[in-house]
Amino acid sequence: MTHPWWQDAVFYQIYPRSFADANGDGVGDLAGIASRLDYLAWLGVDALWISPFFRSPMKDYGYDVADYCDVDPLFGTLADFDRLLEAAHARSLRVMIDWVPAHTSDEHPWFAQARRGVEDPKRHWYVWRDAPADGSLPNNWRAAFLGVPAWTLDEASGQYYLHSFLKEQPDLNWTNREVARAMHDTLRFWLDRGVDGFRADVVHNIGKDPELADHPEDIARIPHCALNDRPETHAHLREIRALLDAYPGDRCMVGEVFLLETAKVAEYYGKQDELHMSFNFPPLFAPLEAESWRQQIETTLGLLDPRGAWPTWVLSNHDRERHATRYGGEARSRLAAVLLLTLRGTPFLYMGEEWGLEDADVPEARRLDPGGRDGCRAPLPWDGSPHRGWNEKAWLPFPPDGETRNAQAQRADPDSILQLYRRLLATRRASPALRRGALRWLDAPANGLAYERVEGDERRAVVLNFSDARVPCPLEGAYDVVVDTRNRGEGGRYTGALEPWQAQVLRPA
Ligand code: TEU
Repeated sequence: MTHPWWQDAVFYQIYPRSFADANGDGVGDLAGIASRLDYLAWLGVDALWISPFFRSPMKDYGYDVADYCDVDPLFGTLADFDRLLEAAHARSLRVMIDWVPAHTSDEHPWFAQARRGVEDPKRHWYVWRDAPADGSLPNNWRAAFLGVPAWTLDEASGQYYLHSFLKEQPDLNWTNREVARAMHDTLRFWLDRGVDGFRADVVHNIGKDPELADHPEDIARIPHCALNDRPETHAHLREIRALLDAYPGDRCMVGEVFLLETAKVAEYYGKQDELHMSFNFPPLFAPLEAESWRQQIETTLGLLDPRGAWPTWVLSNHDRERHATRYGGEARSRLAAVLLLTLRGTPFLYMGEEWGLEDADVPEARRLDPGGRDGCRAPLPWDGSPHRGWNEKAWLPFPPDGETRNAQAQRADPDSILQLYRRLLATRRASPALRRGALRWLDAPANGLAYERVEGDERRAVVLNFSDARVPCPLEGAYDVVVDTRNRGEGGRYTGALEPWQAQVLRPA
């Protein structure tokens, strides 16, 4: 049995504005990422997902793309990208880039042309509807972020255009074959340059109801993009999958399917002929409680495994409050790290979570994002100096406690959460059972979880205490501790009890 690299990999998401700044303008860039590859290789991740760095007016900080095939000058040049890719590959780090297929920027030349009038050949690259005579909107769909209608009137033509996000992000019309072909070409552009794959932004939103029917009134206040679930999308995904699979080297697409039911997410794997992987957000929204996670794990594996679909796990990204902030405190973040890195499926880390970073407290006057997501997008503190390793005032304030909670200080401390992540990553990499073994539940106390991962005759057990109390968690047979959230127990025999919020990875003795 061979396993594609992306099933064995741990991914690390880089939000390039805030990762590392090589040119000193206060905004991170591609050369900054290249300068920190040795750190990422030392940490022990296998692949990077880099959020958008394409030409953009930055109304949605890069998720409004004005040219899919060029680097925004803020981040560098195509030559910088090629250098970064080569340097990453030289360290055995794969690179996935962020493809934004459901909408463009209103400054993309396609939209500029479409806007010229109803007769323009590019008009139907986007979704237009006449203004209803009674002055109402084409339908009741809502945009994300601002809670406004998903339609904006184009004064010149008297028609509305559809935008599932900002009005500066018009939705593409994928039923138009010219659009599908042009977007396929953007994939080929980067595949030919050597990228290992794509994270596909709100990819479930590329197919649309041709009737543009209203959503039922009781759910109509939910943004359209969280409701759109269409057969048309699956046909597009099969074409995209065939395009990727025709390239050598197991190129991969992980889709952002922002539908909040795992059963719906599962459909986007098709018969292993659509997405290679999909994000599944219900666990991200779940509280850090044993019973809730047991259900999330059972539901996810129960729905995905029978169809040969490979799960993903994610606790933080550039759209949500960081999990250290949501869960509250480092002890919980340490337990969450053990959970994330020992489940069956591909984990996605969000830059800085390995330092236990919390959201920055961004004062009103410095808030920039229309979706209110500045806190989780704060620049990474690389050291404890006043500018945290950035050589100019950075574009957003830093996360709290940067004098101590930074890369340099944590690397020097064997008991830091960073060192815990590193040990977990090394342990996972060395263990086929942890990377791809079946997951079987073991008996656990209330407020605890215990499971084993099994591949061939290799076995690893994981025990987690989701409570403020010391709990007994006896297992059958003797085990040695491989990784301990409290570090101290490693190498010794498992005692059969766990301290508050303690978690351990165990090996049969
Ligand atoms: O996000 C999609 C999305 O629907 C949400 O995560 C979004 O943040 C939420 O609906 C707001 O309340 C993706 C990207 O991850 C996000 O950064 C982009 O802004 C968005 O698509 C548009 O491209």
